[in-house]
Amino acid sequence: MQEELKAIQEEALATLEQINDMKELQALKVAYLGKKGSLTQVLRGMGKLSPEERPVVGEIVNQVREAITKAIDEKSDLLEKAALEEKLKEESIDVTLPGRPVKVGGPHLLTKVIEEIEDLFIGMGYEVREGPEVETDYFNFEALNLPKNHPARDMQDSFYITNELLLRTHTSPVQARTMREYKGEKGFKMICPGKVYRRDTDDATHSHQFTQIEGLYVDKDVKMSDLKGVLNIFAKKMFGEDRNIRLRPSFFPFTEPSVEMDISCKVCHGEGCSVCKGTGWIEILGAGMVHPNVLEMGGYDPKVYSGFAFGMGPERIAMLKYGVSDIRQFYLNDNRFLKQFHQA
Ligand code: 2U9
Repeated sequence: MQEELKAIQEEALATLEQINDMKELQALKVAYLGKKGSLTQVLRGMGKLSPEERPVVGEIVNQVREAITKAIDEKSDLLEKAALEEKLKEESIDVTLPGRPVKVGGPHLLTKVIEEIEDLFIGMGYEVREGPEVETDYFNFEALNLPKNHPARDMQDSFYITNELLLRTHTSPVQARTMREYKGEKGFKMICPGKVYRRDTDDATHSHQFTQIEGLYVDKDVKMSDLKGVLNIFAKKMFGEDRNIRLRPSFFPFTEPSVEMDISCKVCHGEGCSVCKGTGWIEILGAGMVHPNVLEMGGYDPKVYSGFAFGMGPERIAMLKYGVSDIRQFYLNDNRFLKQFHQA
């Protein structure tokens, strides 16, 4: 029996040497030390031994069990350590690797230009106002001296919703609404940026939806020279101190007299080149003295109050300032275009 026990121990330790994972180790434990294991089988046979032999063999059984248990525990520790090391190797992080760059967005070029123009006029005491994009026929046309049969009210040119409602064709109704709010009681200066809509076929210089910024200054004794002074400051701040302006006579139903403002060409400084098509000047905006009819419909007495107004297209300003050749770029959402105007 002693021989048998020795053989069990040797066999167990030899098998243990070959084991490389926890599952096999567990199976070995059961095979030798479990209820049906080899060692237990031997113990069962102890009944046949003489009373003298029993304690001797019992002692040996304990030694063998201890030896196998110790060897299994040591192997278990070894396997656990190896598994942990493997896991740490797999999960290791190289903190010296460079991080993935985060893509940073920025305001749309048009937003930047609109905000730049807003800041400029806020600095001259103008308030910024907004109004509805779905407008009544009255505020979009009637209040601006565009009576029912006026050609600019052609159904072909505007997006009508009903007979009385349309998508505003300019931001001028915001000014007409502001005059009503001030009730003809005091002067004010305001600008109104926003989207406008015209029935147009989109091409490099036309878009059925675009933006406008219009301004209005109403007070006692507002003169054409005030208009010219403000426009001159605007042009120089927006395009550079070396640029000059000129006013040409024009026509708008809501202003009288009406003008168009040009700035001197930055390439040829007025000499004439391909950029300004040989004229030396580039058209920037329209303006004029508010028509007495418009003042009156806004609730202001044209004998006491006068005003000037101007209107411009931020797309055109942005195209001239940043060299954009196609208005559709503003609305295509092509990031290759947009990202050129993001700050570093
Ligand atoms: C009120 C009184 C007067 C607004 C004005 C213009 C001249 C003008 C267009 C130029 C090209 C805008 O970008 S554009 O389409 N506008 O030239 N706008 S005076 O005059 C007003 C507006 C409202 C109550």
